[in-house]
Amino acid sequence: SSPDSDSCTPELEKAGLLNKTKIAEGGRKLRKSWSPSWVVLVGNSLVFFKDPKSQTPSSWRPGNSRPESSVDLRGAQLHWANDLSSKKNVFKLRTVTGNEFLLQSETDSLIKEWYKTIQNVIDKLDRE
Ligand code: I3P
Repeated sequence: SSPDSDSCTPELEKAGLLNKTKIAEGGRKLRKSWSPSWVVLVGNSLVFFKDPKSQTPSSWRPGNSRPESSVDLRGAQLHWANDLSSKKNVFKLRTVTGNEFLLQSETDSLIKEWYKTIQNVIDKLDRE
């Protein structure tokens, strides 16, 4: 339990810049289109922001900026997916609704941290 857990502001777990592409929507395959995304892990959600240049870790809150999309991590699956891209350090996130995203970073340590942190949230939700 954090100091924030009793307030209406969910806990900010992690934020940073990753390359992102959505590869499926409701189980239907999409054409890849990689772009940099400001990614924020907050509560049970992974939230994507379009314009990384205008974002800072403290500006994710509603009102300060508009998320491009958001992913519910409950029941989601995470897998390393270097077979799905010519890029290195790629993992795939699949939601219960059949949306699939690839996330990537050139920095090994950074992508490992993201993987671990997202998996921890998924595991925590699985135990609820
Ligand atoms: C895709 C683009 C992607 C690439 C993808 C290409 O071409 O080059 O970056 O994915 O490869 O099809 P286009 O821009 O013409 O759609 P990676 O960078 O992840 O390899 P893929 O079709 O083998 O997934």
